[in-house]
Amino acid sequence: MNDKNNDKSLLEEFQIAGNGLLDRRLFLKRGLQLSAISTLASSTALANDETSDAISSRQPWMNQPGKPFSLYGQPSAYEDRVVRFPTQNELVPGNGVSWTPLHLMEGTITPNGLHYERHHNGVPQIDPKQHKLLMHGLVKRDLFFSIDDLLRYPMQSKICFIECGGNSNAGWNKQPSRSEAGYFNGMASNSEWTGVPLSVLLDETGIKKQAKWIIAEGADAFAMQMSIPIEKAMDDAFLALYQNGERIRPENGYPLRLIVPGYEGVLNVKWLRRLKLSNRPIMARNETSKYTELLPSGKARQFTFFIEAKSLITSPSAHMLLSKPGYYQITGLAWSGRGKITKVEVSADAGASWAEAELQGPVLDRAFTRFRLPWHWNGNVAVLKSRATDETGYVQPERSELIKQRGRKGFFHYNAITNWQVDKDGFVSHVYDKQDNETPNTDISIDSGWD
Ligand SMILES: Nc1nc2c(c(=O)[nH]1)N[C@H]1C(S)=C(S)[C@@H](COP(=O)(O)O)O[C@H]1N2
Ligand SMILES: [Mo]
Repeated sequence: MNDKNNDKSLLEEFQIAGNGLLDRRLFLKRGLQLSAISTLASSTALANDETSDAISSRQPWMNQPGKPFSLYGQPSAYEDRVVRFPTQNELVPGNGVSWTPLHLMEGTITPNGLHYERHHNGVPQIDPKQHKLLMHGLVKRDLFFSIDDLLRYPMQSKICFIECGGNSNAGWNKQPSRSEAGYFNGMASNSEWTGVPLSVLLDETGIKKQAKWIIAEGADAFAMQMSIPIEKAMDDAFLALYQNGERIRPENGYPLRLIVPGYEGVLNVKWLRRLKLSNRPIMARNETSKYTELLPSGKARQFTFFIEAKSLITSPSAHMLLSKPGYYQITGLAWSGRGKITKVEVSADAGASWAEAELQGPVLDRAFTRFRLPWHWNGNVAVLKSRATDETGYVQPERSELIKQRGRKGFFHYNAITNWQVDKDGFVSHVYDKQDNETPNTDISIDSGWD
């Protein structure tokens, strides 16, 4: 059935922004009637006798018992493309990133095996029986905690994202990225973390008046150190032992990691072995030469801490192919280190007009929020954008605005709107706004860098 008139009236009734963006309430209003719309239906119509054939036919896997039980489940062998994308620094062993394939995923939770990884010197193989956390410095008494000790403390769970401050930094390049959405923006993942509030342990050590910072140190060969303001430590920081219900994976900090909700990735110190209370920050590599940026004023910004609101359309996105004009669902993720996402707007005409997307509930504080919006693609070139607003009222900037604020010398904290262009042939690629097109540099551009 191909009822073009029905299509046309649907568009007239529900289009709320340019180039075929439809009202997010379309499904609520029309419900199942939508199956009548030919361009929506990607299903196959059956002739009368085909139905009874379909009922009686048996695929091979219905003719014998399936495989037995397993100790630890694995994804279907047919999903073997849904894997992380590793990019490794060849000069430093174990220094690199593996990206979460956000464009191949749905919902909001990142399965543990797909959480992005950012290591400076590989994944230590820690025996939890030998691992201890030391708390010292400007405390009233130094304390040692074994993992078994910590497992007996009161715990809390929080679903929150972690995003590397270097995520999406290919957006600073003069040429658009050539990578899929995940290999450009997938240094961000979202898990339910469970562990002991840091404030509970600080109550136990006691805090001396002069203590203003906590220096966290990891037990990897890099012995990464980072400084966290004491207010954050007392507010909502916690020491995670579990990730999505199971003990943290070695790659993500087993057996103990610091979680500082909403703060950029590097502050979430993995393989945590030491917390030192101090009257000043430690001025480590990752808070001086890295994760800082030179601003147009000539001053460098340091201790950015918060991840500002950001969103990304995960489908349709780069390298995907829309097979024919008609109905599609635009979907993606939005997040903010400052609280809840309150609104995501989508444009299909390069920002000339915007429509509000449906937010999948529950919308959580400092967590990935899934958005969706129905779209009718008419077969012409379309530039898709998404723009997030958080509960502070902050609105995700266009790339040109971000460059105005930050200049061209920065490499971190890129949270501008991403454009995906759908060509006439349905192929999707990353583009910049026309006014943003700079003279392409002749340098070798880093397609998906980290620090
Ligand atoms: N000890 C230690 N902690 C670390 C790192 C590290 O290399 N060593 N990398 C940091 C960086 S830069 C980021 S972005 C996050 C990455 O966390 P993930 O690998 O669990 O995604 O961990 C942070 N914590
Ligand atoms: Mo990072």
